[in-house]
Amino acid sequence: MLLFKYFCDNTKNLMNISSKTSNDISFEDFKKQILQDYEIAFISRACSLLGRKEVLTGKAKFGIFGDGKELPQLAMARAFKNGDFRSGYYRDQTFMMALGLLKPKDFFHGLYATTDMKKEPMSGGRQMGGHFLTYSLNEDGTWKDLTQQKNSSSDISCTAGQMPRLLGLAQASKVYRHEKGMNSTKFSDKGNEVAWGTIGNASTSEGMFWETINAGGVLQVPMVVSIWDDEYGISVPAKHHTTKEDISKILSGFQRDEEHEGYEILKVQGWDYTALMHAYENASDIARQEHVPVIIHVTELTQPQGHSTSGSHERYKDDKRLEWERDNDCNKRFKEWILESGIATDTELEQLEKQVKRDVREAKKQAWSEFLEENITAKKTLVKLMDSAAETSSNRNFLKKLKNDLIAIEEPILKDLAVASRKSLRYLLGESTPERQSLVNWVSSFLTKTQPDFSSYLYSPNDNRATNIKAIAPTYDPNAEKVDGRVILRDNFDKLFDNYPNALIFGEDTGAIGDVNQGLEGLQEKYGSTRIADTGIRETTIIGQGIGMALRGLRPIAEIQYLDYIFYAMSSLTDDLSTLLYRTKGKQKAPLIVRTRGHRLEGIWHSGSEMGGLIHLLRGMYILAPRNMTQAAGFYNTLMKSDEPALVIESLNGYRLKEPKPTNLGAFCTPIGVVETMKEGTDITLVSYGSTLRIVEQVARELIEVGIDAEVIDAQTLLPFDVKHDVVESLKKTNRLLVIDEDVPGGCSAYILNEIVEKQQGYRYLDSAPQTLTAKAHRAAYGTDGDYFSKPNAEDIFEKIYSIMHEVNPQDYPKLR
Ligand SMILES: Cc1ncc(C[n+]2csc(CCOP(=O)(O)OP(=O)(O)O)c2C)c(N)n1
Ligand SMILES: [Mg+2]
Repeated sequence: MLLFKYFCDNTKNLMNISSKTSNDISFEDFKKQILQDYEIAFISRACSLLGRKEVLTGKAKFGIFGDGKELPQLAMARAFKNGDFRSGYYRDQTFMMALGLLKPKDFFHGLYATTDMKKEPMSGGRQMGGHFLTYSLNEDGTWKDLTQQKNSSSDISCTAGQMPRLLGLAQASKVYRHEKGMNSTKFSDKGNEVAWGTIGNASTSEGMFWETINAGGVLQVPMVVSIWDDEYGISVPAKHHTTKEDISKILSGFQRDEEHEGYEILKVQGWDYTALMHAYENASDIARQEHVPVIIHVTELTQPQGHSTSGSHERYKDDKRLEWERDNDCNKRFKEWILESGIATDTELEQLEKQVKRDVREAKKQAWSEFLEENITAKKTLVKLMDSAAETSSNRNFLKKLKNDLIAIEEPILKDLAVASRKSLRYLLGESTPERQSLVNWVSSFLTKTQPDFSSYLYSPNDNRATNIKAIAPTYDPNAEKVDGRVILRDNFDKLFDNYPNALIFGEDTGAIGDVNQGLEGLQEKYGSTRIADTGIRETTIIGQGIGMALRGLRPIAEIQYLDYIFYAMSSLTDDLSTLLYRTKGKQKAPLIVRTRGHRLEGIWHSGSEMGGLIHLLRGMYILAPRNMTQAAGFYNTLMKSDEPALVIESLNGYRLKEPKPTNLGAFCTPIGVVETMKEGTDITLVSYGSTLRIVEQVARELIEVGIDAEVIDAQTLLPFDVKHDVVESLKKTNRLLVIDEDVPGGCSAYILNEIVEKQQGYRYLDSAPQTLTAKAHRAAYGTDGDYFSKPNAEDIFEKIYSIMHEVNPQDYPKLR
């Protein structure tokens, strides 16, 4: 680092910097670098100041900026190398600008929420400004070479939500450094990459922060966590957030020493340019070379404009604090230092500042006019069409008014165009003029073109998307041996780890004993303790490890020991993983497989089937509920061929049930989004999944004895459900539908009912009311009786089906009770 060498060799009175031998650089080079940094700091500040105005004048909805945090970000940017990853939060605009990843025009497009990714590269308007990313993927969804670029994982708004993922981003370096067989070509240069985290002081109160810090210390991964400390979290001062009001002081127990591994903890004032440069270079070396995690507590930062545009900090900071913030503004002190050390003159800096202000104003103007450009063109066309339609319509006056209202909107947004055009059609009802047809066509093509800007990329559109992977049936020897379900899983995992060098699995009890049900028995010995790994009891960071490693080209399988404990990790799953492809408009992916086990075992926390919650919160992931371990193994095989995130819920009571062992382990693929008919029948269609399906199959056999021939369908994949609409074909035959599951009333069964009755238009073929049979509204009580009286049992199912048939034909099916 040129600049730092200059300090070491030429600058006097720099606190304690150990001198490195280096070639001197010229004063001109030194000055150039300092002025470059000052310029970036000033550009960033000018953007923040103008940005706030744009919100207050109504052009943008909300603004959250990086003012007051510029200086440490310049230092971080200088230590950041190709292949490194950032996992940060909304204050980091200066860092992005320093690396050339965010231009002032992009910044303003972000504020306006321009939908064109070429103009608003951070999310095409999906995320509010201040949420940054770089592109990991090419247009076709394949990986770019991440070692040749500086990387930023896509930000989320949830404070501290960036921390679990940071752990995985850092761990990937460690895995690539130590696991020789992996394909690291586009992802790592011998594990030399550092993952840089940033977090606000107040957000260190979150559990995610502490869980990540602890796990990082245990795993010894190359992450550098910067805490931007401005002593506030919105209006709440440090005394309500942090014990002793000093986060590095209370973290000091994590400090490594001669006997113990741990963290290197640095503390530095946020306005002190030279100390910051020193700290960041130091941190980078320690993390990069030794794979030791580092915490940098950056103190005495400020919020010159308060937290965000939704309030003013004068409301909660007293005059003394406000004055202190003015005096210690990092940009101001940086400037003072430049002047005092004679690096540049007042006139030079003022000239630079003037030029920057002009450039930023110009960038803002350009962004606004680019934001409006297409809308104004579209408005012109629409006004013409509305005018023509009005001329030939009996509702001429109403339409003219609508048109004039639209004309009056000088800066139209998409909504204005949609509202005016769609409302116009109401006044043209019953008319069949070519003018009306032109307007109808305009509305249709406008919506077809516009909606994807807001809704695309929930799932992958690419050829290898999970729902596109072809089914391959398991094959069997004629005398196939019947084995415990867990053996099929184990032997299938063995094949997967053999076939996919970048695959690894980790979780509580996953490593040494090969998971609590021994679905990985013996595999740690074979593949090593990095690829088949135990973790601490910390569900959120297990998922974070998975997300981070998946972002860096590994194929992680994160194990959550029981479904009932997945809720600890729910925020990372719903906020981070499920939204990733969507919020980046296809620019980042994390093909993480989450493996867990649930359903009908014993007790409130070991028999979970909280599927309703999961299917609603995890849109963007696949949710698979295989009925047995062969189906489960087939799902893993399918998912590994694809690159999308999924949750697989194995049936807890299925590990010891016997299944014939397939001969094509590792190769057969259970299709995603496809139901399977387990038994054909003519009287009623029964849809179920997971462990309950076994009971439904048993009941279907019992029903034959009373003359009821039920068709039994295994939903198998809940997200997505039955993409080919096979269930409605069954309804055409049976005309009756019962959905049975062990979730609460109105949970997953209601979702399935909605899919069949509304989406598949199943109502057209029904002769009886469609119904659901679910568990009770409470969790399942303990023991066999607890299960019987909490979840739908065989008698419940039998009686429910019988009562439907009784209603149809009381003579053949007289009242049961
Ligand atoms: C989980 C979560 N809770 C609350 C919020 C609302 N919120 C946004 S920023 C913020 C304060 C964060 O303060 P700090 O971490 O110190 O960062 P700063 O804004 O001061 O840089 C809060 C409470 C949020 N975004 N996420
Ligand atoms: Mg703060």
